[in-house]
Amino acid sequence: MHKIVLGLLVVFALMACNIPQKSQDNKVDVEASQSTDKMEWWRNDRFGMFIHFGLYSQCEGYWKDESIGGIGEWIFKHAKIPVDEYKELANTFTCENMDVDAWAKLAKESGMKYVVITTKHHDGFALFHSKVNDFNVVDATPYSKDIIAEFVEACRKYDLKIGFYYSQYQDWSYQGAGGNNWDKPYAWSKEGFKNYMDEKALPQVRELLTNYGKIDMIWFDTPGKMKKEESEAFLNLAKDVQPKIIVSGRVGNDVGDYVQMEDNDLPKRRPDFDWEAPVTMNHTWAYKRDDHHWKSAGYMLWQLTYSAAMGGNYLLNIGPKGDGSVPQESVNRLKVIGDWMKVNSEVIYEADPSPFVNAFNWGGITHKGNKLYLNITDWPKRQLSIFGLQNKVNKAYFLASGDAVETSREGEYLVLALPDEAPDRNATVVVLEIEGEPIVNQALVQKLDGQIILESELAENTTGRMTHFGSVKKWMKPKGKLAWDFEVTQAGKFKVEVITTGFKRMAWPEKPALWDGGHKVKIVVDEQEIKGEVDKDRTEKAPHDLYNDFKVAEMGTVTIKEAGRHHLELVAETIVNSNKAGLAVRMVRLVPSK
Ligand code: FHN
Repeated sequence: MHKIVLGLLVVFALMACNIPQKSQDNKVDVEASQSTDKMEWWRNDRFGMFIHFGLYSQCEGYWKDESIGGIGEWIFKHAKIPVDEYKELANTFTCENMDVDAWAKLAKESGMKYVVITTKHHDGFALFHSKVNDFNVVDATPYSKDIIAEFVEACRKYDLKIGFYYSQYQDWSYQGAGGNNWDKPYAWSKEGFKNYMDEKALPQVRELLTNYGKIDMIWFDTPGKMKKEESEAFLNLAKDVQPKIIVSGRVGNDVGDYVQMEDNDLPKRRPDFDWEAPVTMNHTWAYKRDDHHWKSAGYMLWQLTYSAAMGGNYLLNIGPKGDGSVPQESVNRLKVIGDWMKVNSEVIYEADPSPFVNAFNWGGITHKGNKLYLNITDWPKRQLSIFGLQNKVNKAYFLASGDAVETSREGEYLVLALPDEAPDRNATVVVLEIEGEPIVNQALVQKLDGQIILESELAENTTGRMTHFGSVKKWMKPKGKLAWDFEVTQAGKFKVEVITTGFKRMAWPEKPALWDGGHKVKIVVDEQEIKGEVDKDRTEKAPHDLYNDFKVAEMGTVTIKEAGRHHLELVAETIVNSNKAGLAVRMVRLVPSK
């Protein structure tokens, strides 16, 4: 891939900002991963399919006629099923409507380039023939054929890269392994875990990486309390057997080749490392009969194009039913995505990320040679303005139709004249042919409509807390602050709003969002200071967040007398944490006021 040459005319914003937060599980040695070229196909391809399939798929979210909360593949744990009883699910695993070839074909037709399948999830059941443990599809089920062998063959047929998911720490049906806290003999223990590593996990990973030819990725997950040597044992084994294999960051302890974002989370600012977002189509990974919270195809196209713009990969999940058939809801959505990719895939494959480090609310930009692709998913009606692109624009047109788009300049803004209706209501691509490599001003700048949006993820953050889905997580004590430098183009009087969100776990819709209000804060804008309470004066729909709304607190007004660079700080004086959410600031917003 080409390297982007960024002309950083204004670097202060960059220096002030955090990189997206990673969970403990996700940290990786970025330098090590970037020094290798084995990532090249992965960086070029950008789009993969995740498949969660196993014994749990048969439960469809029910155990003994009772609906069980949480994600489908966790039913074993959430319903506290005794291990012996859970294992009986193997007796009915007939996969009578499974067509693994069709899974791979679906991935191919949807424009996906790689597929990651659960070879063994946390329940401990293997979809492959293992010689070291008989809780596997061949030895324990009436289906009795090696599904992973079928999968590998199908992926090769459709020229898809092959990824194996393997739960290396959690194994709820093996004594001493991680995660089982309801069936006593199976609880984690130090010696038990060592035994599990030596007798099951490492030998199974060896089997997986030895018996099926070239494997492109191994997708480890939830390292839990594994020590660094233990993570390294998996890493080294994988690399010994398959030198070019890509190892996911959730192998744990800062080893691995790339960062997996938290499930369903996308960064607000472009990371400078390799990352991937694993994403569900509804709430669950494995099939659940009652989970009807399907994301729209348009939303998923936003996620795909946004991920590419942010330099990351999009791993979109399907959860086949217990009989192996793919839910029609998933097939329908993938058809829309596939059709879109047939016309627009050049904006994804081998495309460089956006030259801008900050995100846009209308979509995202990808880049190839002298072309910038504006992937517009949230249609801005009539005009789209982009601050800070310094290059001359030679030509602008819709990718799908070739029809010209009129552009003009308003100061540092490039303004595109657009029709009222989006030509493609899911995602319309406008191509800008520019002179030379993109040169951009990275400043955090006032929007053309006058608003100044200061996102927590873009702040200098001395709270000691990370952000989670864009909001500061667990800011429970009044220490530290958020601060931003920003560029004002239209001076004047502004209403100051502090926006907080609850933390709703997307995967568990039954659980209410945790949120606290009533915090006392101080806002300092240059030399002006206002104090107020952060509560919920009103709520607003949060863009691109399906599960949390914005709680807007009105703090008063400030006057910014001159255009130019300014500074804002949010300092907490008291923080309420009765719901264990604390001061979950998502952004400070300055809205022009008369
Ligand atoms: O616990 C798993 C979960 O079941 C699912 O496999 C996801 C996919 O990213 N990973 C873990 C939670 O992050």
